[in-house]
Amino acid sequence: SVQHLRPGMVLLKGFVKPEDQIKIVRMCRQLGSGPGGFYRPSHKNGAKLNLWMMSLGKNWDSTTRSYGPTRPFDGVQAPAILEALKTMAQAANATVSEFPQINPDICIVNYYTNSGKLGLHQDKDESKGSIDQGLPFISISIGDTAEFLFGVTRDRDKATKVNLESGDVLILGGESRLLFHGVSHVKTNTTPTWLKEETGLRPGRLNLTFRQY
Ligand code: MD3
Ligand code: FE
Repeated sequence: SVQHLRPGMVLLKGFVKPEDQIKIVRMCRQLGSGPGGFYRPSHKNGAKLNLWMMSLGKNWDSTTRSYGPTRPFDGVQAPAILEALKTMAQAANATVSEFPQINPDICIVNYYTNSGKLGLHQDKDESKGSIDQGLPFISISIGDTAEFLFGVTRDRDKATKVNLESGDVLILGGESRLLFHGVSHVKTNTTPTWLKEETGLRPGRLNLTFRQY
């Protein structure tokens, strides 16, 4: 189904077909274990984020909150965004006629263990042009269900909650582009059985966010 959660925010429930979910797990496992793969990012103050991350296309540096070709902590260049992944994101993008089509040059892959979370934040490290035009982000969720929070301020008590399940795609653009958002927790043992059986995916959740700088 297609749910319009607020202006500029569209949730495509179960958009990613099982065979594509399986492909995503395999691609992320391959990329994630090679050079440029998953690591625990840190804030400028040294505190580690509660998730594992890898950047494709361009690297997002969590300490300076900026994009660049390589990761400062090990000098490795961000791996390219696989065409198969880009195609899936663009297929989701194309189903929502109110949004412009993006040509993603960044894909940030987050991996949350069952204790993973992400505090309420805004994403405003992309180019001024991209933000001013409200170019959409496309976010694909795989594995365990997340409780996702969003709101117009950083106040958690005023935030709206929505579950993001394996195969769901969230598209954010226009008026929702600068919303505060985060993941309050990941729900244990909610990965579909077939996905676990096909891939051996361990407990936790993958999220891929496609962006245009
Ligand atoms: C709402 N990731 O990578 S994806 C992130 O589930 C991030 O891993 C979360 O927030 C995750 O920055 C949420 C959905 C998402 C992505 C970007 C947004 C929601 C957004 C930008 C603006 C508003
Ligand atoms: Fe974000």
